[in-house]
Amino acid sequence: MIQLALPLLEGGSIAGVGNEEYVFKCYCRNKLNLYYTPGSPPCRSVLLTAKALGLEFNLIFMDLFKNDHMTPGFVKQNPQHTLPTLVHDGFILWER
Ligand SMILES: N[C@@H](CCC(=O)N[C@@H](CS)C(=O)NCC(=O)O)C(=O)O
Repeated sequence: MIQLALPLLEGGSIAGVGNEEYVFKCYCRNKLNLYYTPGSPPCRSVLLTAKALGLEFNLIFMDLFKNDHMTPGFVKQNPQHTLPTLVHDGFILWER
């Protein structure tokens, strides 16, 4: 959560507010794109956390059995080709 807020803080538009929740909600006023697959525990963790925070995603279903995560376009965004992957306004986040 804090990592997602950092680009806005560094951009300086509301730096110094000192309220991470406020900053996070401002930064996420546009929906985040979540590349996910339903049976994945890490994806479910992200979905549960988002529900608790009241966040909405554009959910982009990825079928691992069809190698959706191995397409050149997706691997360019996440060279580790893992799910979940969050994409928002050029900011891309995944966990190693
Ligand atoms: N530590 C990562 C692990 C993510 C991960 O391994 N996801 C699996 C699905 S549960 C995946 O994307 N596997 C496809 C691959 O590694 O190519 C996280 O928690 O996000």
